[in-house]
Amino acid sequence: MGIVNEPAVTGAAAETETTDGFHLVIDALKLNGIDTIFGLPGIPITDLTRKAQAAGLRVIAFRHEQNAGYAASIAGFLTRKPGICLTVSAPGFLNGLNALAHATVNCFPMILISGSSEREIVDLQQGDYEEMDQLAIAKPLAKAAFRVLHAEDIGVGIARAIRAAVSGRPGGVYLDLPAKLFSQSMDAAAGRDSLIQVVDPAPRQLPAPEAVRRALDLLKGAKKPLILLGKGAAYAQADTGIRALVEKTGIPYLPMSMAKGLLPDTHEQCASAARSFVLPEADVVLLVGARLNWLLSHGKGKTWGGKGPKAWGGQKFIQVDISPQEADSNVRIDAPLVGDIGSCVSALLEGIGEGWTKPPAEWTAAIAERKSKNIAKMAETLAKDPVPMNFHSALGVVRDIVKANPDAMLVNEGANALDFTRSIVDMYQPRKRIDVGTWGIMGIGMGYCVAAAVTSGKPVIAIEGDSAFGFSGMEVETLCRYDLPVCIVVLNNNGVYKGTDVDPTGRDPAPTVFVKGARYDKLMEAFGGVGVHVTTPSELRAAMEEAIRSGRPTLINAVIDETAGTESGRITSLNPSAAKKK
Ligand code: ADP
Ligand code: TPW
Repeated sequence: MGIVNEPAVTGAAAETETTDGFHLVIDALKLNGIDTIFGLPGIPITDLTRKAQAAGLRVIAFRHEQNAGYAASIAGFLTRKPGICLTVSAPGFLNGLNALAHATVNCFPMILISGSSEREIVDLQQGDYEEMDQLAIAKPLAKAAFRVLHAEDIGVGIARAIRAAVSGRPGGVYLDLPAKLFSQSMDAAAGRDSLIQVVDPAPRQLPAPEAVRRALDLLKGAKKPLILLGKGAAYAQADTGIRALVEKTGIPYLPMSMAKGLLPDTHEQCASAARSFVLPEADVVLLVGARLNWLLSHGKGKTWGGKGPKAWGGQKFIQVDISPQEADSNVRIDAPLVGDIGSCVSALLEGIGEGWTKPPAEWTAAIAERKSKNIAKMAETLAKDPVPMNFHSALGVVRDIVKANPDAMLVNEGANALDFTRSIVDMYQPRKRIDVGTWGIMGIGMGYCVAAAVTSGKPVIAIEGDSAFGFSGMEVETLCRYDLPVCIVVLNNNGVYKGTDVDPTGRDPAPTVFVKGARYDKLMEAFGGVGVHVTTPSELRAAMEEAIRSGRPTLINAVIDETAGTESGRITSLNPSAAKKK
């Protein structure tokens, strides 16, 4: 460590040496098990990226901070360690901010570390290079925000950021590091002493026994119980307990998008193919790490069997969540179970004991009947081979490829490209499917691909709408630079939702359409990756198989019928223009 004999291995300093802000930041991260930084260099953090790399940290440099930020956020979800995104001041910080907000909204642990300009000048608004009061701007979008002004406080600053990101309900944390901090020097031994290795950063939170009893009493009395697994359940990494709970109770379950694969989607208790039947019919619903937000129609209305758009459907809810404030946010929660999912699931399992009666056969049989009808209908659709290819015939191929490679990561964004993939492509293992999340944002694609490849070491398949891909498409260079085993399939229907809109005045292209017949595959070729242009399912299959076999960065431009999509995919009801057209 230290500036005397740089670039010596950090941590091996003699007592007389000094250290500086750069090294203290790096040492504090390493001390806490952080091994990867996603970011983009520039003043004042260029040297931090160099020194971090020299010190053995993996530094993944992107072409745009937003993508680095999304990578950090999903790395946090996948690893339960805060994903680190490092940016320069003002514009770089703002580019990273989107991902910080995304991490907070999705409950992913992430730390956005941004260099900043001189405090004294910023506060007097004297016009410093890239001047901005970043801390104030980050605060409302982050779970917590801190600034470190003195080298001796770096240890505390990083410890606080880590705790804030991963404890309780995880979220995005902002850490402001002014340029001057990095060059501050201090005695190396004192510097070492100032660092904190965080003990038990995400402490278990045991549920109260009476809350467990209340939940079990409700569940036991149910005639049509349902378990709903959300991405909090996937994040918790309590996979064995969750599976045991589902199987021991015999209760049908529905996985939210990123909880798919916690149990294989082909599990006999999986009710995904009967979703619109089970939600309104269920009498007691056990929510595990899933919020009753818009993705679940706020727990009311027609989706849940309510008579009007906002009417209660009559269900009783049990909600397992680490946040004590989550219950009652949309409808009454009859049995809130506050604690970490691992502990709550263990407590429920223990309480269930041996004498558990499985749900009535009428309920499970009715679900099985709906399921088999819907699955047969889907099989029929997937078997068709229309010309040109449509979402279904392309995704039938993806479904087979994922089945044959169940440990591959699946990244997914778009509108139709998202909705159809979610319902057609079965997942078999936990935390393999990562997508647009709570906000339904476009742009997570390539950042997620990089992070998924780097953190999992497994092949990555990205199913992208052509519009969605465009938000982060330049990062194909990053995929090539790090030679990551990522196979991108762009479902190319020439536009947002579809490619058939026209400007009624005849002057310009319609706002939703792109250049016809665009060759996204050439973009990958530009950087030395593999580009493939396909128009049929069999070509798509061959290209995907080869991509997975070779492990080379590959972009498959899959030409889809440009009339195939619907506006806003499955959320047409939220789109005032589409709803009006109906
Ligand atoms: P989905 O979009 O899949 O429905 P949400 O993001 O709405 O899932 O919900 C995730 C929920 O999981 C959040 O309310 C969050 O507080 C909770 N959560 C996250 N991690 C844990 C954990 N380890 N234990 C308990 N609850 C958790
Ligand atoms: C950051 C609005 C939702 S879906 C979508 C947009 C622009 C693209 C749909 O077209 P795509 O998929 O990707 O080609 P497909 O299969 O339907 O043809 N900006 C942000 N987030 C969102 N959600 C939007 C805009 C949107």
